[in-house]
Amino acid sequence: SLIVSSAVVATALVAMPAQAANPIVTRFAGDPSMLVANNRVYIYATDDQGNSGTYWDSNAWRVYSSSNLVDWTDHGAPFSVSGFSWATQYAWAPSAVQRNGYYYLYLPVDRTKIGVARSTSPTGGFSDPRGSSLVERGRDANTGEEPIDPAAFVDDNGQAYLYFGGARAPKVVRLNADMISTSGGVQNLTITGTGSSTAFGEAGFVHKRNGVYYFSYSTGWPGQIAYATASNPLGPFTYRGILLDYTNNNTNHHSIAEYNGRWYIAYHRNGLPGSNDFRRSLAMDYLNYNSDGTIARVTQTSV
Ligand code: FUB
Repeated sequence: SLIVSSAVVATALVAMPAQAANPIVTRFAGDPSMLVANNRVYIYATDDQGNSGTYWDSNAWRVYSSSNLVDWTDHGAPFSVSGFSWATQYAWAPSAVQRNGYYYLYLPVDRTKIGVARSTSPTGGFSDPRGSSLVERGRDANTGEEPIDPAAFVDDNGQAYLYFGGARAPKVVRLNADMISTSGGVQNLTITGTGSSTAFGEAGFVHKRNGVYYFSYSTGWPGQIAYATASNPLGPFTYRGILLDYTNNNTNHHSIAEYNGRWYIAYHRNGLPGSNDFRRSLAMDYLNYNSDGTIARVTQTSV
């Protein structure tokens, strides 16, 4: 949860709740992808409320937003698997970015394909601008067994990338400026370092701070969120440590964003009655950097 100190409240002279609770919303959801736009934080998520409770078999995604990170609005489903004529099931971990006057959602389906949906609104009106997947196992070379868990990233120079991968195979492909096509083919992402924590499991995410590229990822099942840094978005990345420890859920999946001068991590855990590995809840906490650019271990709050 995001604890607002009384000193900050007093200085700001505004009425703010002292504390927001984790989970941040009361509907089951997982795999939060944060997007900052319109002076709000949008969170796109896998809609675990819509699954069977025995697998991640929901067919729709969910979007929430907040301006104060305390009061969250549920905007419903921005898109569902049926919006892709070429897909049948499993609406898994989304990734959202804004560019060119559009909002883009990168969406894994069928455990084997990643598609893109586009809208001029962050909360609805998304449609498939391609009519085909962006990345697909069996069609494209070097996708790995499980091309899931996309993470789109637009660099300062305009070059965009789509990171993805599960089943211990981190991948990256260049996105063209239109954000709906790729070039150059799928590359492997290299993480160098020693120890079992360097092992990539799934759920990669990229952000950039002070010219450093941070690749963070789940180490497995159960997973910690480890991170590695590089001076080039294509790597190689050097392992730096763990930024988020095991949660009380077997999967670990996060995103990182800066909002109003502070950095935040969104992730999922079991925080609602009836939770299990497939029925997760959304959490958000501060992310703190040390002066040398390393990241302090996140304090997981549950209230
Ligand atoms: O939500 C389905 C899967 O669970 C995601 O793709 C993984 O990252 C894990 O969170």
